[in-house]
Amino acid sequence: MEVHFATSNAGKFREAKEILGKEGMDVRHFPFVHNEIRSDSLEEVATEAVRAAYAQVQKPVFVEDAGLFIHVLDGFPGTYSAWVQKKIGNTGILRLLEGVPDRFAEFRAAIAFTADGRDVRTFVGACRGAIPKKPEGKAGFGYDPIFVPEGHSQTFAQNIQLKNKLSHRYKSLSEFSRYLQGYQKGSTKI
Ligand code: ITT
Repeated sequence: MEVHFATSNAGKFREAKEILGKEGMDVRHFPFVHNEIRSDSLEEVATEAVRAAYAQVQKPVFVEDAGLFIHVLDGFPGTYSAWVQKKIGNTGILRLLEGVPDRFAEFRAAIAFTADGRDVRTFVGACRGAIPKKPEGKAGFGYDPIFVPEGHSQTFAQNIQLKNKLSHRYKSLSEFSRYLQGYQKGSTKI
């Protein structure tokens, strides 16, 4: 089944293609730059964005809104992760956490899919972990060098194979893929 992924982020597209490709999905990149609405809810942001994407592509399409939620910072940068990454980057985040013992953080992703531009389904995934004292690794993108998933000692940027097996993106895409398989067989209605 062919489905378009509307995103401006090449890193996200690469991961989605790899993960959904293994499940037999043909993921096409729809380069999409969109001014997201302001909301603390990833699902709300993604739902609005997918309607805008459908208006352009006019084919079954999904978007994904993701972010890093740092516990001691009350979930910051959360839905503002892209902007914060551009403004202060990983160095800025590490500076905010200097001397702070609570390093707990969670990556979250919300996928929104529509086949007709009206009905929208969302799929969410999360991955718990911690922010190390310094960045490690070169793979991946964004906050990957400063995120160590729970139960592991390497950052996502040091072990991208591990990332693709347990990340927030992997989890939301897996749910989405199960849904698409039902949709294709005609057993799922949106
Ligand atoms: P879109 O065009 O798809 O919206 P974007 O980069 O603006 O691309 P988001 O609004 O979802 O995407 O922003 C999420 C930001 O959070 C993203 O730019 C990264 O900095 C960061 N991020 C999201 N997923 C990540 C991941 O798996 N690893 C590292 N950083 C991630």
